[in-house]
Amino acid sequence: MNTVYIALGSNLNNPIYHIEKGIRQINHIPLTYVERRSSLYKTRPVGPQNQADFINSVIRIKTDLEPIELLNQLQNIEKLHHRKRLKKWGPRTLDLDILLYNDIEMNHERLVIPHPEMINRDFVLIPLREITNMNFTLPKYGKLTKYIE
Ligand code: PH2
Ligand code: MG
Ligand code: MG
Repeated sequence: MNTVYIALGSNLNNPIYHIEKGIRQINHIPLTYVERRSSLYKTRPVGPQNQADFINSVIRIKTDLEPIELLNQLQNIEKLHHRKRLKKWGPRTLDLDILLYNDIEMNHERLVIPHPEMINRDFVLIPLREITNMNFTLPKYGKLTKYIE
């Protein structure tokens, strides 16, 4: 099976509920299960500041779905949380971002892997560090720890 890391984020209408439910829904995607999850982190919004703090988490899954099939499944789950795409970086009920898929690099119009912003976002890097080991390396970017502090 393929190993995939996914970032979850929410800052609207009971964020912990959306994150927890989202993780359960990901575990129910066909040919897919959640193998490991980080703690929940309360984080200051990056981007527009006039919005609530976020709850963020990173999970590792195993899946037999291809990247775009997985993206479709995740966007479907976002829709079930009434996710509305109102504003870039604005408030959201549930955001599910594919960070890494095995060690592939891909540049599809709908999906760039590794996630191009992940190395700049502590709300992704810190939960990711929690569930990986000290020598964890990212395709394209190299050692994870060099992006933290
Ligand atoms: N997501 C964003 C924009 N800003 N800030 C935090 N703390 N956490 C997020 O998940 C987040 C954000 C766009 O996806
Ligand atoms: Mg995002
Ligand atoms: Mg997203």
